[in-house]
Amino acid sequence: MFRRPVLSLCAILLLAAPPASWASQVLWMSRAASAHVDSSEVALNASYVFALGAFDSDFQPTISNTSDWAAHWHPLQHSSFRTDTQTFGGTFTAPTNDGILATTNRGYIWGYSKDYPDQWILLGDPTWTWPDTTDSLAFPLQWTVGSAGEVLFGEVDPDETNGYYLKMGTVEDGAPPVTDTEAWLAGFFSDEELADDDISGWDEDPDQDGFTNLVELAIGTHPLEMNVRPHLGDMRIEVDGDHYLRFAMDKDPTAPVNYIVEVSFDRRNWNSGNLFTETLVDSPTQLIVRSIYPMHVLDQQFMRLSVGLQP
Ligand SMILES: [Ca+2]
Ligand SMILES: [Ca+2]
Repeated sequence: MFRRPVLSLCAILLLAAPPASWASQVLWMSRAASAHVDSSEVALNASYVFALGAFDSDFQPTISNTSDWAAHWHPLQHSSFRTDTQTFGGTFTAPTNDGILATTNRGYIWGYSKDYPDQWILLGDPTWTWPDTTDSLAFPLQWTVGSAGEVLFGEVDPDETNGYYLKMGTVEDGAPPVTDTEAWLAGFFSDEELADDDISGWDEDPDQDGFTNLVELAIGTHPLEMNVRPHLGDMRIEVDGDHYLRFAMDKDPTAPVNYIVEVSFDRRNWNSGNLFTETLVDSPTQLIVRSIYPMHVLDQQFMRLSVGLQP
């Protein structure tokens, strides 16, 4: 008898004062269970990635300047295309209104594939401007594929008249965004530090957080600020009644690196390849690998990530 009014009051308070972070959110998504196809009308595979991001405020993307898009693009969140649910999307919380996140600057969704670099879609809308992070009473913004008033590249057909909802376009001139390594280094290090290989070399760890500069590039962290170990999820997996070590990580789909997960039984000799590991997921944004040796077979096992710059 007493509890019901109290619960109601809580609900009202929650609506009246949403947390500030909630108010700065952008929920961006496609429509689930709808056909997403490439320009040949073949269903998209897991190599496709969709990014929420912004262009430099003085740059307007058009179909005639596609070759310049990548240089002016700032990705903020990535989502692999999920082939099981036929959708993509995420929840982005704007931390600030500085720079590209100014309330006057627009956000976009750019879809592409490193495997098929000429397949693009770019979606936007004049109303897709970044949320004011000081307005704690605002509701999260919803930027859906269906509400994109401007499809600058590719096609969207809510009625699926031709059997597809979203169709990639074929770009003639331009490449999908890949981080320029020189620009990445220059974005963090001073000229003096850049000239000193003991600080800005790829194998160095100037912030002493255990991640070399190359790994910081690969996992999208700051090379001069201590980063905590990324969340690796459940490090065990059960297969047919046996337990195995499992390594799961988020990849940065714009980083020009190769990721290899290695396993060791003594921390001196490290091994990779299908004699030692099985890759469970390898999408543009996620890598999950397990050891093929059950944990009870050997006293100890270790896994680590090895990163190499792409040639
Ligand atoms: Ca480091
Ligand atoms: Ca760091």
